[in-house]
Amino acid sequence: MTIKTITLPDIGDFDQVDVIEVLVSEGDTVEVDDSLITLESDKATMEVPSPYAGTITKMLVKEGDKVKEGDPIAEIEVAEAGSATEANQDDGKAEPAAEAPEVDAASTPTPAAQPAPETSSVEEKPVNAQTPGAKFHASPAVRAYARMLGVDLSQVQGTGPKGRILKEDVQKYVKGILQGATTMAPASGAGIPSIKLPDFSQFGEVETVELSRIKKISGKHLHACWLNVPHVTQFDEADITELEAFRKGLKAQAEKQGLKITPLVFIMKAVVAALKQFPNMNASLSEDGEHLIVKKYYNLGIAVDTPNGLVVPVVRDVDQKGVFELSRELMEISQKAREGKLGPKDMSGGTFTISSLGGIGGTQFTPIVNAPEVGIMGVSKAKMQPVWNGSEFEPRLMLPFSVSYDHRVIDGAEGVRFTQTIARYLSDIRQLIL
Ligand code: CAO
Repeated sequence: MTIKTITLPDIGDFDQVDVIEVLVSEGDTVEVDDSLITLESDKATMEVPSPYAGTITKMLVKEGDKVKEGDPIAEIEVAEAGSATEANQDDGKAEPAAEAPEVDAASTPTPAAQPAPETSSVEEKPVNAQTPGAKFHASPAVRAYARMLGVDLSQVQGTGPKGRILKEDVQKYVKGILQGATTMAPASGAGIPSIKLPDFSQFGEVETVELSRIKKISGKHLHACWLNVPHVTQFDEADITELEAFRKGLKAQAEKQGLKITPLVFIMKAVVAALKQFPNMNASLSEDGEHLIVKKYYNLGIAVDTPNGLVVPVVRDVDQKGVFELSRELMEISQKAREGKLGPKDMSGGTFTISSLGGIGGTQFTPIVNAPEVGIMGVSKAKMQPVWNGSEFEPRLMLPFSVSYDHRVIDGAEGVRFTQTIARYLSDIRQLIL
């Protein structure tokens, strides 16, 4: 048994890079190429793989640290020094894979500028950072093979130990494409023409301001949702005149409990009642696109505007909670969100999202589906309007809202039935208790 110190390989043209995630803990057993930490520079996110197989005895970095090439990351107990499970730590030059999307429309999905050597033995294991968000494990030889064929490894099912992708898996994937069973997913950004920036300063004074960390992360997710989900947005409106009178009647009682009841909690209850009637909206499409995973729990993501950007904490089991309890939770999570104190658990497990801009204004908007969810509701500001009741115009408080949905799962008729159902519940909330 030998203790080895793993140091940070060459990570390209970066000096001090943030450690944003530590993926292993002391005592964990890792294989060669298992990811140890995730780094994020202003241009890229990359995972740093282990050059050795063994047991982590000490982590030498933590989230929030800044590191540079050569810095020690961890200590690992390996079976034998220089054994076949050791990768060459010096050869590798990590590829910052999440460069700002500078995509040449004519470029192919295969980075042809980096031909992969066709070799096979221990020395062919340069320590390369993995592509951003990549959850797959594959040896550099397999990665090189995939690159040569233009295969996006994130689409390939690994059959090796711990789901590791083998050369055979890549071959099977390509065979599937040739036989028409699978379609090749384009590499990130392929086919999307880039937008070239002019030198703005030639037209007047400019200032370049770095995006917040939340914006950088949510931006990537929103872009992926926008590209992957064929969206349809259905607009609708609900008459909330009576709901508003009821809400105002509850105000004093709520205030005594330190609560502020807004229309949002009633909207949450109406949405969950509608989701129960339209289970396809409370589902996710399977990765092969052939099954629907229908959830029997009702957790609503609520988009919250914070000084640093948009976050979406999740309120769980909305069907089992009353409006006072929901109000309390909403106040707590939005405060936590604005103080930047939400953890990953607070933001996971959602089944449908509501984005409410009703406190600010607007007449309608088209929210982006928060994949892998299927639908999202956008709420705008309620307004008094003259509504024809058959014999005269009546002043009614009308709430405009929209629902964007994944058209692979929901068709138009189902989409509008869903919004009509929400409108019906909001117009007559007594129906919620039926
Ligand atoms: N119509 C009319 N008035 C509304 C309304 C609506 N649809 N929704 C809320 N209001 C009123 C509330 O009743 C409250 O008024 P009173 O104090 O007189 O009762 C006021 O507007 C402010 O409400 P609020 O915004 O503080 O509270 P909320 O429960 O409606 O929303 C939260 C909470 C966290 C969702 C909200 O503060 C927020 O962050 N919204 C932004 C979400 C967002 O950014 N979405 C976009 C995502 S895509 O970039």
